[in-house]
Amino acid sequence: MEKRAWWKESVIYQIYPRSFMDSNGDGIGDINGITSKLDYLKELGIDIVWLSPVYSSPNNDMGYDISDYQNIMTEFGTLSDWEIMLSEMHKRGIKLVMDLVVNHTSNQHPWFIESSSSKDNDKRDYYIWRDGKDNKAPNNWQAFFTEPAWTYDEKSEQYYLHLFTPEQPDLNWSNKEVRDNIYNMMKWWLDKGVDGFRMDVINLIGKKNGLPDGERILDSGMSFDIDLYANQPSTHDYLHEMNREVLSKYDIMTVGETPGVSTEQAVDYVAPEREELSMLFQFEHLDSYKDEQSWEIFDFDFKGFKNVFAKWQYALEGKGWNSSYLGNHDQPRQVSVYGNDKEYREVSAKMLATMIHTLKGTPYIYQGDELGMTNIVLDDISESMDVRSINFFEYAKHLGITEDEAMRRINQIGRDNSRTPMQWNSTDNAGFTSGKPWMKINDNYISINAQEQINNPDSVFSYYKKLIALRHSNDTLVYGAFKHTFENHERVFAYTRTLENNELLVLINFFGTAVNLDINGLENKNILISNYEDKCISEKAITLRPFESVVFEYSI
Ligand code: TEU
Ligand code: CA
Repeated sequence: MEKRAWWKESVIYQIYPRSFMDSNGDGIGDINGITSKLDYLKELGIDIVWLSPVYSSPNNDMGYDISDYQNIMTEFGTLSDWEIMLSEMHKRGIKLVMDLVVNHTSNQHPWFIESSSSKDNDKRDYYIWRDGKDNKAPNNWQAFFTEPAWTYDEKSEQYYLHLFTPEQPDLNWSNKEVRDNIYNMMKWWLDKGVDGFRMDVINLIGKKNGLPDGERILDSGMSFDIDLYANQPSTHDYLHEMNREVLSKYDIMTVGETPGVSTEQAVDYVAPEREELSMLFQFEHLDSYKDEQSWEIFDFDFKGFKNVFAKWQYALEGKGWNSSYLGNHDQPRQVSVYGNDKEYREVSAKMLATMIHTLKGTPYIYQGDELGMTNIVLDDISESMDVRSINFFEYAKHLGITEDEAMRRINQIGRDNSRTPMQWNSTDNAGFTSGKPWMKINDNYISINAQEQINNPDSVFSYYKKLIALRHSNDTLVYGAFKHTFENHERVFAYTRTLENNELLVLINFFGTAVNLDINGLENKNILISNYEDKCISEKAITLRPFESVVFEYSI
């Protein structure tokens, strides 16, 4: 068996602090709100919290634009609130992973304020400044949120690079002083007792030498060619250095957010002998129904989707660790995308949870998914709180996309869907706040809420609880090798996990109609977990009902 590690055996829960729990009635979730809900997380049984950014920020990109890495955002509370939260987590045996956003800072960060003050400021080189070319940007790169990746600074008469919004200038990682500052900041948090970092777009920190033009040109005339700044050799040098100087000195875990990474590139980040990261988030399976950059939405390519998972399982086997996830604060609600958020909401939410917890890799639960929370409908763009959606709405006009069509796409795949406040109970504002919530709450909270589910043994919440408990008691679920079966089936995702003489067989019907699978000898096998109470098994076949998932366990 491969080497054990606590972060391989854990289940991680992501908190989006602005929408988790408001403790003081200003309508914004906060640190004390999180502390007040730790018993809920303990009841669920998770091991680790990944906390999205809580640092000082002007909130242009909701905390992913940081103006002070060593302070807490005023709306969220104080450093001493944070210290109480951490110690209350540790008392309950819950670990804390903080978000580390160091590809860029906010343009309100003192480093950028100094850097942009003049060409000869001694922090000028903390960011990436260049002269324009023929009165245009230094190159044709387009940023992630449909804007040019360069903004001209009138005062100091040069352009600076930003792969996200103009308010998020990219740090210059080739500057050793920048790296040392970041390493010291990381040690400061680690010495306070944090248990790891989720590293935002960490595969983008090194840019291609010479910052050349991209060749694949978009309708906008710019180039979104991720290979110009993703997975550069320098990025690996920096991560290895960070590991040597910081990470290796603590018993912690790290997960790198790495958009656009291939399986081969992934191994370079997570192979233990390379001494970089513990695991990563890859994005390939999320492309099975949408194009991230153009906001186009396709019919769900189920076979493509399951084959991506299988490919990743095989590619990392014995080489490095992965994560297992569908939802986060950047994705629409998983039950609305891959399940059915109407008549089969509960059973399909359980089915998706089954997949996440039975694949190899550390499972991640995004807040509210354990209740089967769904997408929301925004009636107007003014209801969107996300800069990415707001930018797309504007940009769509230039592409000849109607406002109705732009709203349709925003409602289907926009990030607001996952950022609506947690639905705690059926009282006003879902029990999230006693004031006016910072963003629209999904009105289905009357029926979909935590209070209604906690003591109901058939709820989505209770099913997650069982899966998490299994993950703790069953080594095969954690360490067993994956093997894909029924690869060409149009509606079923099926696989085995094998550890020594113990084997699990996972059968998942991803659709709302029943399907027969020819398999012999299932009737006497032990069922580890299923989202239906009974089974339709004959000597030679099993019928999987709408969104049915079942896990068998047996000796081989
Ligand atoms: O996201 C990086 C990323 O890849 C996103 O651009 C993603 O493609 C997009 O959100 C669409 O789903 C990280 C954070 O998770 C995100 O919230 C930040 O906005 C972004 O970095 C910049 O820090
Ligand atoms: Ca508050």
